[in-house]
Amino acid sequence: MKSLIATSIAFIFIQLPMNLQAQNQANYDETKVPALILPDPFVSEKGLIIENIEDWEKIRRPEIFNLFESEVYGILPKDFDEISFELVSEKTNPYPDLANLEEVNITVSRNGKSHTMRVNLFLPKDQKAPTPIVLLINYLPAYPDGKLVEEAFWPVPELIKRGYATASFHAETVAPDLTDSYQNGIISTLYPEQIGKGNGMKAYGAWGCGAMRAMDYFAQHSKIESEKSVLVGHSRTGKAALWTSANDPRWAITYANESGCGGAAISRRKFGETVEAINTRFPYWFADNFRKYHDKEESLPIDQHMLPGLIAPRALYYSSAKGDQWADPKGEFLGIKLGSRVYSQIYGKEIRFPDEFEAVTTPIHQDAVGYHIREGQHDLTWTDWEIFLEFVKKNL
Ligand code: GTR
Repeated sequence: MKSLIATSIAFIFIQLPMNLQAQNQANYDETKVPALILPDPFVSEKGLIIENIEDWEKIRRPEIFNLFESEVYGILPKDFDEISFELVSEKTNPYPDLANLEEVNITVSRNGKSHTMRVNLFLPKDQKAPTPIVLLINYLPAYPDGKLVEEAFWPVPELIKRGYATASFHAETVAPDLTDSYQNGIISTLYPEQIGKGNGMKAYGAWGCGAMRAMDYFAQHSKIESEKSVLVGHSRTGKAALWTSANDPRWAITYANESGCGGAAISRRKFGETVEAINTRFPYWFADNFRKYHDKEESLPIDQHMLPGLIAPRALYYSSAKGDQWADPKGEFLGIKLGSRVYSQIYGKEIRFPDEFEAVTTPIHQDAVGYHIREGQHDLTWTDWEIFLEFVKKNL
């Protein structure tokens, strides 16, 4: 783990100039955004108009799911032979007055091979009844001073004070966040048959497996009310959280913060990060098939406005930052605004979004769907959490 973390830090320093170069060359001019002609979520491949839950769930949702799986994210395998949970004690609990810490090693076996990932879980001290849980998929490199590595972006005391249990795992405990070694986690150990396929799992599929195995732990835990579970990811892990929730209906609320290209934002806008830019810098995140759409976003058979429909009717939340133009805030807003039509038209939720993105000045907290945009840069800040937790209070 230590060497993985060291490599990640080196990677970030090497990647930075490339990152800045790509960001400088990107389009940030709204007048140069192509007119949006988007695939219709409500017309099936055979031309059937989809108007009710039965047709949505039996016909159109599976079609859209299959396209995202084969063309964008790759397979997220669900099968394994055995799972076991072991409590270990390696870190000092930083919040002993507020919470009990469980450090859990989750070992998953398949075809005679096994992989162990780590989840850290804080449970409110002196809890009387099972509590809802908030899981964060984290990815930042090591934190010094013996803190839990997953602690960045993770306001443990605030979540505990609001009555939630909260857990986090570091993406790299499942699959390294690196081009040359992403397969060295669960992909080569548990799912080697995925390697080399155009629709084979990559890092997002692997991180999604990690979240699902964490959920397996919560589901058998007597102090966790796992039907009330919240999955949170920022940026790259926001994209992973969305794909996880599309695959695993056990998440009651899914939150993707500033997930941008390949997450919340509509790819056809080509504003900020493009499909080519992301696949070039991170060729190990998405399925290889996604590369077919480099500078051909208009030929994608789906677009990101169809992703919320895979999570509906479960609650979904997106957020953006004004200074994070690389993630295309307007494209993120449109992703959830247009995506929320499955919630309203198929599932009958009461949803109203402003007509214009520019008119959004306050959080939009609707029935099962929410969005906010704040000042500042790309980050998962306490402000984001605080606004999102208001939405959680209403929707959990
Ligand atoms: C950026 C990348 C984004 C986003 C982000 C992150 O460099 O281009 O797609 O995922 O990294 O995860 O922080």
